[in-house]
Amino acid sequence: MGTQALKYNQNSLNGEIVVPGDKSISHRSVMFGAIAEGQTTVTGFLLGEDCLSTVSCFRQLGIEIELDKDKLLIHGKGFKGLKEPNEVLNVGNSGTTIRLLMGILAGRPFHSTLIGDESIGKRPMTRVTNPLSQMGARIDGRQNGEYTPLSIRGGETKGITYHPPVASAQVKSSILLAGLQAEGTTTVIEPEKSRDHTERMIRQFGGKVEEDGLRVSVIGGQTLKGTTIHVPGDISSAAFFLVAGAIVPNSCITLKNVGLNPTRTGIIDVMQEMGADLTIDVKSEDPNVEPVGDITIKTSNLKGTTIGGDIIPRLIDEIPIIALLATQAQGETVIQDAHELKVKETNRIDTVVNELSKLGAKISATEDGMIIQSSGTLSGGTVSSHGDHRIGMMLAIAALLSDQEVFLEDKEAISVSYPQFFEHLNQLLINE
Ligand code: SPQ
Repeated sequence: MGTQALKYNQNSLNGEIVVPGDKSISHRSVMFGAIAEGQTTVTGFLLGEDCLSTVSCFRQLGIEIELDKDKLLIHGKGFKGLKEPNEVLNVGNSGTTIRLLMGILAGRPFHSTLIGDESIGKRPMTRVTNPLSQMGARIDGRQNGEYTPLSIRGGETKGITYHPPVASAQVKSSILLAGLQAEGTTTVIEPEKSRDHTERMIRQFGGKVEEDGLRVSVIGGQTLKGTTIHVPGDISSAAFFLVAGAIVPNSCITLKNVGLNPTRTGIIDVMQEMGADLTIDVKSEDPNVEPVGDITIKTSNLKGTTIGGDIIPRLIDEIPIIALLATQAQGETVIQDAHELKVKETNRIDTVVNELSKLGAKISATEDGMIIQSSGTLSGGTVSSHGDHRIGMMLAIAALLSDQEVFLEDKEAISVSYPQFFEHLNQLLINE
């Protein structure tokens, strides 16, 4: 477990960076490439540890995947071409890998066992294992299927209509991936709209999906065809530099090639509402693929706000860095309706509040979120990512606001989604 000493003397951040590939879309590109027939080429693939876990699981399922820098060539064999793995499938730290993979395996007539790291072992799985069992898969795991290790024997499944209790793209995607193999129609009706990368990708691979507001349906027995996928930059990674640019004095940063899917852009809406000096140059808006653009952010005068309701799924992964943003806004910011933060890589309500408090931020936890007051310059101290990539990056950005040294423990977690994070941060500091 490595500790990084961070001391930035309140230097400003200037210049351009090309944000690495979107994690959610990178995972899905491997999965769809594998279950489609024929070759799929992926460019802009995220070489983060989570996505590499997905690649390794599909290799174990018999899919040949060639990796050359951020380009992938996947030799898809269709659902029926997946083979029973000889060894346990290890998803590492990746919730997306295990939950979506379960949906694919639900329709496959063989046995698999899935494990992950310590954090995965604490994340709830009945949210996917229950509906997949209703469809006909046989699944078991620790504490009645709630936790890993999970074992699954898939086979003949039937379509269901399912109302998930929480808006979750992982739950929706898992059921849709099972539904593509099931008899009849499978429908998911969410309480709020979650990210729609799976729906878009079904279409990109030549499949059919029907969407009507919060209702999404697929018909089973579809054949998907290999294609070319260009993965846009990850707005969840861009978020760290968007916030840095807004709160560090005398800064101006342009983030190139950022995915602007409206189901992911809640952070932009919130920053604009808070008064951020932000401009967006949209490059492509084709509704069937993923929209992309460049975002420029300058140091801003920010005011507090209230964040809750159906915007939460559109910014759930950005809440740790939004909490830091709020420490630099005038007045109070309230984040509510965000219970889901408790079941991420860490309990992100507790880790954000505890770690930012160590740096002198005025922040307190509530049952479903947090309340943050204007906190001014932060102090130095020793903080930890607790093995959570988004907490690690948020704390590194917090160190930019301190005159003193910040020691970040367990910095390696950052490579889950943004291996070049410190390289990009240093690049922006040099451009001053
Ligand atoms: O893959 P993992 O570990 O679940 O990653 C996280 C993250 O912060 O990177 C959540 F901890 O992102 C999820 C996100 O929170 C990725 C995701 C997806 O690709 O479908 C959907 C969201 O999770 P959920 O539970 O709301 O479906």
